[in-house]
Amino acid sequence: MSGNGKTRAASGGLPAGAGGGSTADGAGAAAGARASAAGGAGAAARSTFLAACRREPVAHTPIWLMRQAGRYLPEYRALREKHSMLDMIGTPELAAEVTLQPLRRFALDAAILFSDILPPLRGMGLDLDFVPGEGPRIGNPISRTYDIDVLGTPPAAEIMAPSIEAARIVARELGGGAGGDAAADRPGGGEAAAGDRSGAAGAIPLIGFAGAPFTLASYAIEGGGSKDYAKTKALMYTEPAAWKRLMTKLVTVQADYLLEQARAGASALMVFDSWCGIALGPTAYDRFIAPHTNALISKISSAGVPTILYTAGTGAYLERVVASGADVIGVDHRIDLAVAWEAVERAVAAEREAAGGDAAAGTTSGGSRPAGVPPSIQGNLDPLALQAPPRELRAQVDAVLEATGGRAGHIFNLGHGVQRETDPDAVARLVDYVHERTAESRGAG
Ligand code: 1CP
Repeated sequence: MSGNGKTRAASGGLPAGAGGGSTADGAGAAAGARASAAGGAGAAARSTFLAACRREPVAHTPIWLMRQAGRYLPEYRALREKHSMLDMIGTPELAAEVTLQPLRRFALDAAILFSDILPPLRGMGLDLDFVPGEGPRIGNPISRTYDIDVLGTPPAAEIMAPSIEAARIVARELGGGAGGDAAADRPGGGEAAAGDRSGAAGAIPLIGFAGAPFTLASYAIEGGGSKDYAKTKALMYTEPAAWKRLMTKLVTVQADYLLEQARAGASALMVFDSWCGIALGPTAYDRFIAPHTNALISKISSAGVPTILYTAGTGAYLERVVASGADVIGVDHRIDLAVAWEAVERAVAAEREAAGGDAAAGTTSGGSRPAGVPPSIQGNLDPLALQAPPRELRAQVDAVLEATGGRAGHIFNLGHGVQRETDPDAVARLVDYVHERTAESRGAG
């Protein structure tokens, strides 16, 4: 394993410093060499990430990391010194630049748009700020049902225009993009691009994302992060009708925002429910979360790109998450991936039975995945393994890979986001090791 990651196959490079000046300090000569198709030459030149989302065979297991853009990268910190978080998100060229930063360093198989789950709340009428050293803060959190009734549901084109524009810039630079209407008239791709869709040769897919209604509601009600979600649960348990109105408004806005990202060129759409399983057990999940999250997945499935639902802490009731109908289930590191996979297989077998033994006979309660067809799984290395010695990191990666049992449809990721104390060289080692190990085990390396 090289310290800075192996280079990608020949063609092209990422444009340096789009809008933000050249910030690739430390990325060095590797910077230009990392842009073309994951998986290198030949048959594998299609996107391994998109293939794995569809459970197709791949030349190596694709890998990307939640929070792959962010504070552990010196080039991110350099930009952050000059701009606030909201300025960076609100300036398309800066957001595009930050999205591309980790791709210049590492042979990642997908990009994720630099933004956050919370800015859409601003457009709905909540005063959002990111407080240095503290995290997100809402100045006027929801405290009574009236506050819910006055929340707006403006179109994403109005309230999230800079992020949608950033997605358009990144998709163009990466040559990816799929699906939506506008994809066809996007200007021809960047250097690395074949200028086309769905992970054709040379393209790195862009993941668009939004928050799930529960996690967003928890910020809107608590006013920031929380340990016990006491205010959120108080509202949910005492004012169920108002809770429903809040969740419905959140779903409306996030669905529109995600569909706009797909139209701008995102090749996959991911929904983050970071706190649902930390806050609630299975019964409450069924009653207060699933109908709304599933509705969101269902609405965005019309984009025709893979949908990914990430939840944390739901290991004890993963089958409920599978029932969302998302094409890919993101799992955290608190569950053995083998156990997660078995839970998924049980859930899918039950779907098949409910459909009269006929695979693909119906649809799931949420999204577009046909009942009886298994989803892919994304995860689930402990983010702190990146701060362990290389030998320990490799052992933990081996354990994750082993737990997949060689099944198709694994996308390697962390169980939660990259921590800011992480050494970028450890990320390079991780990405290369996953590629090398899994290419070997398929006899392709
Ligand atoms: O000061 C800084 O520079 C801000 C640090 C930071 C960054 C880099 C925040 C504040 N958000 C982000 C980017 C971000 N957030 C991305 C970008 C793409 C990437 O992954 O590289 C994404 C997908 C998110 C999503 C997000 N924001 C989630 C869901 C995923 C997760 O990590 O659980 C959540 C819960 C947030 C809220 C949030 N934003 C920022 C912080 C520090 C937090 C969490 C605070 C808390 O503990 O409540």
